[in-house]
Amino acid sequence: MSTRRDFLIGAGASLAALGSAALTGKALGQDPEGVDTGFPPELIDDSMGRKPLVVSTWRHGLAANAAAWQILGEGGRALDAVEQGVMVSEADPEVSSVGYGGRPDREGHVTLDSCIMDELGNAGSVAFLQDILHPIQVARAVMEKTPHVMLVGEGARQFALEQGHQPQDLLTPAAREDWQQWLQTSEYKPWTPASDPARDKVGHDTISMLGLDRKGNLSGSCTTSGLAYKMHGRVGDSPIIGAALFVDNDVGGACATGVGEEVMKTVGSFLIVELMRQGLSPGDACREGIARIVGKNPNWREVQVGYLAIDRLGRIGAYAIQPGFQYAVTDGKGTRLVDVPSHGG
Ligand code: SD4
Repeated sequence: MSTRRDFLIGAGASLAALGSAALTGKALGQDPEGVDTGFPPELIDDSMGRKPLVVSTWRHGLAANAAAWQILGEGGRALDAVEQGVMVSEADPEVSSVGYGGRPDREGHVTLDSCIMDELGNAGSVAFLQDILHPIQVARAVMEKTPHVMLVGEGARQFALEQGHQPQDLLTPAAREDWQQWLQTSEYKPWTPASDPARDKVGHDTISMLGLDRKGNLSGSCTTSGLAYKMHGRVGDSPIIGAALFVDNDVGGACATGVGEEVMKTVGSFLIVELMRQGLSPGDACREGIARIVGKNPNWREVQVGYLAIDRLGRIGAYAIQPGFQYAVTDGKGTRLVDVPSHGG
């Protein structure tokens, strides 16, 4: 029996157009929970109706999802879930690419990038923020309490202090030690799987999270200390709406991890959501997002990018340049860590 995915791929462009109309147009069929899906009934299968649901990048997403699920499992709002979820990684000194314990830039400063988006299309973001444990809360405050989308650097820090955050040194002894070792060679290379075979299993990368709540509303978050030993002042994709994160409640959400420069140049998450709007499944949209990077980059073996997406019905997809990317998913059936297919095999 053909699956909905086979149906969409096999039917080509005209069906993609139908998918687009279905995603944004009139209700045609109901999911297993009796909610209007906007899809023709023959396209509806058991993978739909997985509400609530939360997905996040890498192994440390398991703990983050658990915090998010405390909200989603009780019927709470996806926005609260994706904020509370990633705060777990921000506070965990073992997660060396996010918040407290994050690896510093070349000059020893831990600088943070973070953004959040809600089901109404509102967005907030902070970049190059220092000394604040929970940049995601500051990003949310930018979204909800200012007329702006993005604050950076000292202005973002000032705003965080005004919001009641206490300044804190985020450079842990372990991070300082690693940085001092790095200073001995000062050889800067963005992380690749090949360059770091000793990478442990905890997951030392940006956390991006997408949540779908019981009401069918989507939100997303992303937070990071960015690439280790980056230039002072460097900002990656993680606070850029449309690059590391994009959510459209009528369609779905997408988020990113990896070398931010590649994600920014292709406006990756926005691209993936727009491809889903045109009828691609989340997995196919992520694969196309990776293809846009790889197609223009002869050195693609040197970089890692991973994309993760869900559509508004709770279907999940992910794709990466290199093997090794994983995401954590939590729904009514429990929590799993999923290995993601990749361009590199
Ligand atoms: C950045 N995208 O600053 C982040 C880094 C990252 O897994 O995702 N690492 O470019």
